[in-house]
Amino acid sequence: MDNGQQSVVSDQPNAECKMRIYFRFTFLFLLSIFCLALPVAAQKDRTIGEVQGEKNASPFAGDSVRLTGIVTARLKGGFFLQTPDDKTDGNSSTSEGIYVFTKSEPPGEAAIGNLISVTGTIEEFRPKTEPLSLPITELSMFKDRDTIKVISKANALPKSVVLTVNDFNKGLLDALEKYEGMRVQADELTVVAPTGGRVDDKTAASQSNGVFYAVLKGILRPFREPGIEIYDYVLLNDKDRSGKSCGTEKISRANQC
Ligand SMILES: [Ca+2]
Ligand SMILES: [Ca+2]
Repeated sequence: MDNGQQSVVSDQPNAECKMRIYFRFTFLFLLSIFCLALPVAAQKDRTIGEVQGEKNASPFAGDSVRLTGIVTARLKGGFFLQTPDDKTDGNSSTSEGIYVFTKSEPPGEAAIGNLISVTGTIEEFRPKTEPLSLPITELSMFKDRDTIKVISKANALPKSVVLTVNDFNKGLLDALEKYEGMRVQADELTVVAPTGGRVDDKTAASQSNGVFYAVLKGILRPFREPGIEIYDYVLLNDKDRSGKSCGTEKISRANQC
């Protein structure tokens, strides 16, 4: 009896221990599933117009979201996404385009003309070498976390917005913010500065880097003339910048008004 009782007593802690281990394992297992699922569950569907907002910086900067749009162009480390024309928000102050940063070559799912949904984190990017530049609103994809889902292929691209003189008549530095990341068209430009690029000294062959400096036809001068530091304008506060941008000699010389 004694032996039997002892064996019963000694069995109870073992069973309890096993149950604890089982529950602990189950708890950790469920916790790991929850943690893995959390980033996905936290990615809320937003429209590109919502993310861009009416100002330079996105009201959702830092948020993980899912965006839907048509791929309009590809670069080495990302691609542009734009809302289909029949799905825009009807607000001309909010851009319907955005840059999706993939860091490396964009995946095949992001083919031009594909309607896709893509997850990522909204970031306001400003190159370190240009600390006073306007921030670029972008969706940043993280490897092994974010995904692209193809909804349909070979869609017509959203129509380009034709830029007009009216888009610049306020003399604002961020006058084109409302078109950030979108397809735009300029019917006629006047070149105002040489293109960037490089020259091979040995062969005298030159190659443009594809960056041109120009103003729309009808605009007399670019935002910045030679000798006018753009930082003089950038560092003005909003009050001095708005309304007075065409009122002071310095700024009037720096703008087209
Ligand atoms: Ca923006
Ligand atoms: Ca809009």
